[in-house]
Amino acid sequence: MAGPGSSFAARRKAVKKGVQFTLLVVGQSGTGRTTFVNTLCETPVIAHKAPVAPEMAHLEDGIKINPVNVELEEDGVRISLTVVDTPGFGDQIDNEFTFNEIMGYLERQYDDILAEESRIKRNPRFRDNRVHALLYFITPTGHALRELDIELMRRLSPRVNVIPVIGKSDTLTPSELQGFKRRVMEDIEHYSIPVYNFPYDAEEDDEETIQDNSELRALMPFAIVGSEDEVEVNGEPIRARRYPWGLVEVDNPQHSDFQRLRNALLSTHLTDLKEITHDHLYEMYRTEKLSRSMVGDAGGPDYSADQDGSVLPEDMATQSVRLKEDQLRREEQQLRDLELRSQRELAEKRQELLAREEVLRNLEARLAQAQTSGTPPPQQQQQLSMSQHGAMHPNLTPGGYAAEEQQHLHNGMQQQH
Ligand SMILES: Nc1nc2c(ncn2[C@@H]2O[C@H](COP(=O)(O)OP(=O)(O)OP(=O)(O)O)[C@@H](O)[C@H]2O)c(=O)[nH]1
Ligand SMILES: [Mg+2]
Repeated sequence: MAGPGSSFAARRKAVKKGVQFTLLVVGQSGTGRTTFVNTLCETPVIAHKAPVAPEMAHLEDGIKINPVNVELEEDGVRISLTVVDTPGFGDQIDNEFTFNEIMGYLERQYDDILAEESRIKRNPRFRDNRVHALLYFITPTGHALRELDIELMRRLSPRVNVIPVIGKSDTLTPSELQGFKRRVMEDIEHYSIPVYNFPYDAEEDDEETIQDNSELRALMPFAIVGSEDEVEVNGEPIRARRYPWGLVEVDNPQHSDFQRLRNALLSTHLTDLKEITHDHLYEMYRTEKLSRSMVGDAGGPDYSADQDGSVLPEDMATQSVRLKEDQLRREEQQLRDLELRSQRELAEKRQELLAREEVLRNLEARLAQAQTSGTPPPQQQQQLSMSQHGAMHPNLTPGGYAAEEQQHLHNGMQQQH
């Protein structure tokens, strides 16, 4: 379980190498996703949506999935952060397509890893793009979760660590916010949505970790306030939203949970989110995918599921070996093709070399003949006159061959003899 007490060795390694982290932000249009991302990265990494002309307002744009990379440094650790924004989510009358698009994106990243793992020769430039956390921006209605929110979180939480947040939380008064947070958590519990809830083990974990995680859990869903503007307070620039009645400070824990969430995502819980993604969510996907391909594979051996529909671990292992064997066979074939191609090219080169040797031999014979008769051959005469006019390439020798090439051919002949 993560927290301040999590592995010192892992941290030392992270400081040295830097870490990669991927965050997906989902929420309806106008919930403050772009402002949040730019506040988180302290730089405008995502552009705001351009205003839509009235005559276009009725058109559905569909969802876009836009990843951006940004390099950050947190407590001396370099973080290569990928933020994936999903403009257009929830804007449709029927949102089925947008759910599937996001799910497809998450699963494609798992598929890429699965394919890479079964390769014999790893691609050194392979990039693991699995999403480690999904921030779901709940619209600050002040009521409770809507069907759209429940459906999205329920469907996606088996594939990604879902962290619910309330966007633009400064639109609610403190008591409204408390009531809203409570109702959202009641809904999450009622519908048994397995969101990321800062897990800890009361028996195993140290006190500090338990304390930190239970405090974060109590803050859920995090109240977010974002601002790309800075305001000067007592001569210090602070990030805040200015209203006629005062300031809402982004980093002030009395005003928003932004700082606690940022710290959890990029520092204290980054490793835990990555480990859960790899050890649990990806493993689950992998098992499901392999068992699906076993059941659907009519040509192969009978890997049929157990009576209760589950697949036996031995079958899983066999399937895994079989996939590796297939991969091996494919790579062997590719190697054989490569060898054949190289042999063919070698034979062609040898032919070429022999032809050139022939030309060279003729040339040498003609030169020898010309020397004994005392007159240069006609070709040489012509080129010598070009040389006098400065038009001949300095590397050209009689016969039109480059000097280097002729030397090369000569060496080749000597080797052959
Ligand atoms: N009150 C308040 N307004 C905010 C906050 N964050 C953003 N806004 C404002 O809300 C509007 C929409 O913010 P965006 O960050 O563009 O929202 P978005 O979710 O990216 O919207 P789309 O890109 O259209 O999907 C802008 O006018 C922001 O200035 C916040 O924390 N509180
Ligand atoms: Mg936006």
